[in-house]
Amino acid sequence: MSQVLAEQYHTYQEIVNHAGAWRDVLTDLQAQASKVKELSDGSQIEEVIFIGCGSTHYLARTAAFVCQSLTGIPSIGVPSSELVLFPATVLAKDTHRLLVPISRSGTTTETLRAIEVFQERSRGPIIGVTCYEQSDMASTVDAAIVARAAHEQSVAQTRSFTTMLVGVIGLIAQLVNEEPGEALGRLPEISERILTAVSPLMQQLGTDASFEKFFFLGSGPLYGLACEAMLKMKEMSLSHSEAFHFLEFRHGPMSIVDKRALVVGLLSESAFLYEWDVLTEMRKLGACILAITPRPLEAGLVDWHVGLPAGFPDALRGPLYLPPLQMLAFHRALHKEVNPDRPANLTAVVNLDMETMRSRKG
Ligand code: F1P
Repeated sequence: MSQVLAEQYHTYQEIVNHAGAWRDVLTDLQAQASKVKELSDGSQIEEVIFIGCGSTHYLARTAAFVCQSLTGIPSIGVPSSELVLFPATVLAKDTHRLLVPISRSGTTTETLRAIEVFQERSRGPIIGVTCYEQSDMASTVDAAIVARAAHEQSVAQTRSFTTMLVGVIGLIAQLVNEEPGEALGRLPEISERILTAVSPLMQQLGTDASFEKFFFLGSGPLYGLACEAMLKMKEMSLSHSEAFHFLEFRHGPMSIVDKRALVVGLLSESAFLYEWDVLTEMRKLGACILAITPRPLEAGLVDWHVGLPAGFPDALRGPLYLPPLQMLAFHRALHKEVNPDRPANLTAVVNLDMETMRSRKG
């Protein structure tokens, strides 16, 4: 595959040019800090609910784990549609909550309706995360973290996802007056360096015709990111792609592991040994293993390895896992001669009829 051909795609450019967008959203976070403090200090927040759709649902799951880890506040991440269709389940009791709707476009109907349901049935501030400051969502919420520099032409979310993830992590830190700015501020340069170093490997694996199925494994804050990597592979390349918690993979799904499988492990620091055991077992079943890990690995223990820097807590390291896996999906798409910029059956935003959504009772 020629590099020239790859560079012609919006998706390629959007994957590669992500670091500047990360720096930009960190600047926006600083500008919003006093507003966030006013909203979160105003009264004791007893629960945080993150919502989104598709990629931003997986971002919401990741954010909830990070939030509860960093703040100790009970946090959940659910699809926007769950809050619309089963509000009593999501809003389990009357309490003072923070709602964080996440939407690249800021116009997804389910997310806009979920915000209305929250306003009708619960109480507390709403802080949105989006790429579009002039969107319906941004004009509805109490404050918005805006990833202005992460706009994309492509349908599949790449830099928008990772930039909103950096923004959400920074927002969470602000809830507890933490200042992870130094650590988060180091991520853009580190991520650029990693992506440049591993892009040839991602092209090699993406164009390897022996792989017919892809499994992405992640636990804790990395499960939502494993789901997003799965979705990228599915959306961009129309490939068989699944995501599981590491240890869940043994409970049935590993039955279809064989030499046609590439198993990608997003390893954490805190559960590394348990996760490592699963990858070792899958290799014995014939799968090829790509390990993305915050620890150095001896050669020969896995087929391929992407090393991430130590010195970051699991909760802050998440954005670094995705650009390489987005590039893997991109090259798989070119290998299969499908257009990664325009995935089959998809549009950049799912717009439904809001009046129907408001009027329909179950
Ligand atoms: C949500 C979303 C994307 C998906 C596709 C359709 O959009 O489901 O996650 O990849 O592009 O829209 P948004 O609410 O984040 O704008």
